[in-house]
Amino acid sequence: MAVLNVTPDSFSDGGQHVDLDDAVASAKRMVDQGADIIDVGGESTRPGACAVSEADEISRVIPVIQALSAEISTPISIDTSKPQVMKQAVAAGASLINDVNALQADGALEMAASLGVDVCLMHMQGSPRTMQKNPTYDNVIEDIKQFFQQRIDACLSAGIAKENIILDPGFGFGKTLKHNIEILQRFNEFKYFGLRTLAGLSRKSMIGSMLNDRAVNGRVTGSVIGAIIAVQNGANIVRVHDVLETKDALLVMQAAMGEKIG
Ligand code: PT1
Repeated sequence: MAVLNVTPDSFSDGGQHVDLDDAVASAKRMVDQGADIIDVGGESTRPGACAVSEADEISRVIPVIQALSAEISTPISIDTSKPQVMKQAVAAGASLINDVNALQADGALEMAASLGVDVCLMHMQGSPRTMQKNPTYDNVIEDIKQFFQQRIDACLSAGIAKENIILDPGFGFGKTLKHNIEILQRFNEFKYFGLRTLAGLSRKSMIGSMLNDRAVNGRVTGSVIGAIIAVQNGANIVRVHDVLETKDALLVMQAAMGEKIG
């Protein structure tokens, strides 16, 4: 899964503008590099980020999804927590709802059920603005599994098909480095539910911390190794920025390990 951020580019004009041609060109490049899903997001959810209005999010992501679905056949996912964004994104051609809020917003469960597409349920403690203040768990793996169970039950009750559900423990979303490492080491335990799993650790601060506080642009190799470990430990989908590098690593691992992965 390749990350396509369509948040306004503060370098080019500092404003609300998202360049459609740029977005389509990067998506096409990532498809050429081997991406199987393009994840379109119009609201940053990294630590400290502020919320974006529904109207702004729609005006950023919908034209991009429309343009992409006209030009590529690769599945498109919409990274959103807002029901109206989900609805318009699926109408524009998205086939996966990637919700860091696990369909807990008002009306989100019902919307996802009525759209009938795949949904990724991510675990987060708190909200992006404050989640890294003081993350605490009794037992991080058990707490996340309990959350998954509760959200799966809610999805099934709302009429979402079990096989449409993907689970993501949410690296960096209300977790210390120690929590993130335990999640990576014990990723296999999330296979308990018999559902597909997703891991997103690309360029995150957990990788920076493991590399002596390396800046974001120096985290490619660390992120690739992180993705490899996640897949070795059972992740079915990895959400990444560096498609070519990650794909190379996965191809070599798959060629060498064959069935012995996951
Ligand atoms: C993710 C994810 C996501 N991450 C899914 N969707 C982000 N399903 C956005 C940091 O610690 O892992 N899974 N959508 C990006 N969020 C973050 C969080 C970015 C933490 C950076 C950090 O640096």
